[in-house]
Amino acid sequence: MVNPCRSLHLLLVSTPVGPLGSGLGGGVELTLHNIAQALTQRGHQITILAPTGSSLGNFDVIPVAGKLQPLAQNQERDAAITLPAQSVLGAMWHQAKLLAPQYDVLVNFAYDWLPFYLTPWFDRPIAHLVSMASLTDAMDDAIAQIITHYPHTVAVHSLAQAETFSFGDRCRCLGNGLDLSHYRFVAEPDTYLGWVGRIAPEKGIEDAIAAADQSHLSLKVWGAMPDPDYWQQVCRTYPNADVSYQGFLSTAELQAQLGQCRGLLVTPRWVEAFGNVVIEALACGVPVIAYRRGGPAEIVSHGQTGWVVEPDSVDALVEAIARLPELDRHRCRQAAEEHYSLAALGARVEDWLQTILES
Ligand code: HBI
Repeated sequence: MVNPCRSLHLLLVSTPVGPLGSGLGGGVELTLHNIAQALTQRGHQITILAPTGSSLGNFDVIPVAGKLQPLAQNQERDAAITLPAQSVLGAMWHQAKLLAPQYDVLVNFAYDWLPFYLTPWFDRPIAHLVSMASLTDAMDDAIAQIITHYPHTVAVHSLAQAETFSFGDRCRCLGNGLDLSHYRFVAEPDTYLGWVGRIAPEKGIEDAIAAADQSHLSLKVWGAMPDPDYWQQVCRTYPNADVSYQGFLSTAELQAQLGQCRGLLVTPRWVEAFGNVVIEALACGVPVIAYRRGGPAEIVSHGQTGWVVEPDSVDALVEAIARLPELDRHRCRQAAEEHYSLAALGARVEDWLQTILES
C-alpha cells in the first residue's frame, strides 16, 4: 500500500560513547540500526552522524572525530555535566547544526545533556529517544525542560523506564523491534543457558552465574567486555562455575549461538530501559527468565514466553530454570513476530515523528 506519510529526510545523531558496531554503545547501537532499517523500509531517507570508526550494515555514516563521552551510568546522581575537551558529542551537534536545514527531523540517540540543551537553538524539530531510565538530576532536568517546551518530542522504550522520570506520563513509549529475518528459530536446543549484555555491574551477571551453577548447567556469555578486570573479579567469585565468555559477536553470529540456549537469564540490577536481548532470544525461540524489574519484565509473558521472577533472588532464578521445559519455544517466536517486528517498530516510530511534525 502507498505509505500515506510523505518521505521524510531524517538525520539520526548517534550516542557519543563509542563508534557504532563497537558494542560500547550497548543496546542503543542495535536500536539505531533497527530504526534506520525500519524507516528506510517505509520510504524515508536516513543519514547517520556517529563517532569515527562506526559501521552500520549498508548505511553510510558521516564520521565525526572527537573524544568519547564518559558513560552516564557511571556517574553519581548529583554529578555535574561533563564534556571532555574536543568532545565527539560537541562535534556531532556542531555538524548537526550545519546539516539541519537539509532535514525534516533530527533524531537524538544520546543520553546526554548537550542535545537537549541545544534544542531551542535549532530551527528543525529534534526527536529525543531516551535510551535509559533516570540516572542523574542534571539529565532529568534537561529532559524535563524539553518535554515542557516541546511536548511529544521525547520517547522511551518501556513504561517501567518512563516511570523512573517525574514526567514519564508525557513520554511516547516506542518499545523496540528487530529484523526477525536475521533470527532463526531453533526447536531443539543444546543444554546450556545464556546471558547477553555489556559485562558491567548494572547488568548483574553474578546472579546468572550463581543460578546456572546451582542448576548444574553451563552458562554461555556474549557481549562487550569494557572492563576485563571486572570479568576476572566475577570469575574469581565463582571459580567452579561452568561459565564461558563467547565474545562480542555480530548479530548473525550471536543469534546462531543464542538459539541453542535452553533459556536466557536476564538479571539487571538497574531499571533496564528495554532489553533488546530479550526479543533477540524470543525471536530464536529461546524462553527468557527475567527479574521483575524494568523493560524485560514487560516483554516476557510469565508462563508463556518465560518466567518473571523476584528481583535479585538466585533461588527464584534456579526455580524458574527447572521450569523451562514447561514453556513452548514456538510461542516465543510468535510473540516476537506479533509485537517486535521491524514493521511494528517502524509504524510506531513514524507515528511519533508525524506527531512531532504536526505539533
Ligand atoms: N552514556 N553519556 C552517555 N551517553 C549515552 O548515549 C549512553 C551512555 N551510556 C550507555 C548508553 N548510552 C547505551 O548503552 C544505552 O543507551 C543503551
